[in-house]
Amino acid sequence: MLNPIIASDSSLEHPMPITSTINQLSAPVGVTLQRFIANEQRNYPQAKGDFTQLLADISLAAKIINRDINRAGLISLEGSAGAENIQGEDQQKLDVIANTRFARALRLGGKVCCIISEEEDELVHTGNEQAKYVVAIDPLDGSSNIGVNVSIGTIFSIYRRRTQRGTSPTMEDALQAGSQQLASGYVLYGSSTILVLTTGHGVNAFTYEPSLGEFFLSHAQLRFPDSGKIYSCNEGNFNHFCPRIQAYLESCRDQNFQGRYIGSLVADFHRNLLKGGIYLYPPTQKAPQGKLRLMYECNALALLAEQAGGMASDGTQRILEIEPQKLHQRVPFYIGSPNMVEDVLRHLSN
Ligand code: AHM
Ligand code: MG
Repeated sequence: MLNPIIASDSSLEHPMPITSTINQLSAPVGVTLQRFIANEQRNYPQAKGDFTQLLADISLAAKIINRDINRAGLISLEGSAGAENIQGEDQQKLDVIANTRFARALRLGGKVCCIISEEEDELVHTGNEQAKYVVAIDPLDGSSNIGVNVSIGTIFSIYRRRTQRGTSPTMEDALQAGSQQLASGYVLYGSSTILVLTTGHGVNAFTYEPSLGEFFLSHAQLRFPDSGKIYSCNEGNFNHFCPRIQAYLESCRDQNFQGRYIGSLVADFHRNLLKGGIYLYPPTQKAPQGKLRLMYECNALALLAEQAGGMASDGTQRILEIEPQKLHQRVPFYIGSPNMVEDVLRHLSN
């Protein structure tokens, strides 16, 4: 056995015995995202690796965007791109860059036949007509936080195409209910960068190790706490909410819940997933369908929520059951710990 030699750095308040450092070094190398997906693929002997390749393409684009975000202030990537998207929102330079990065990764990867993107008015055809997957994506969510060093994210959903391979994809491939998702996830560019993923067998999170350029499994089988004390809502809209939502928010205050609202959906969702809480974006007088988009914001998070034991509703039905009518459709959104979502639904049905 090694003598417990104490590290000699006098600046360490509690010097670390070298044996413990050596033990850490000999611990097994963590599970990379790539290895995790490859292991999952073994459960499907008929799988040809296309899905694995697609997830690798998404994680590569996320790494590149992560680098862009970290350098944004240094290489003039902050600020408006000088254009609006189809929803009349001011596009930020990083919105446009992230959209381009993902489109390129998915096109060159060859596994995706079409893309629904927050930043594109129409369905994007990749030209990969043999490809069997469809991706819906919000390349950079939380745009208003881009220039102020607050967390932002990427949200994605993966579907199997419905039309024949070898033909041009159609709206039939794009407009699928969330229950048809094969996988969904998000990347949160926060104090660390984390990719949270479900392929329909629970929710796992992978933290990015920048010096190695790899995502490592850091949170296995995440579960929403049944309840919590955090509510996330833009209460600046309070006067424009219906009386039932106003009563619900008042009940949150009466119970001394903590109000926590970052204004980046992915970051608010992630915190609530870990700590227990609810995120809500109800309809307002100005936006009777709420603000958030079904195809590339709500569906992906709804699948993750349900896979983690949480709930996601538009106030009347499960988000995953909504049959989409258009690419940029908006829906009211209530998502989080099951008891808290049930409580808001009770208020809505009173
Ligand atoms: P974006 O896709 O343009 O960034 O909009 C979506 C964002 C969510 O991340 C966030 O929760 C919400 O919009 C914030 O909206 P508001 O500023 O109205 O509170
Ligand atoms: Mg968005």
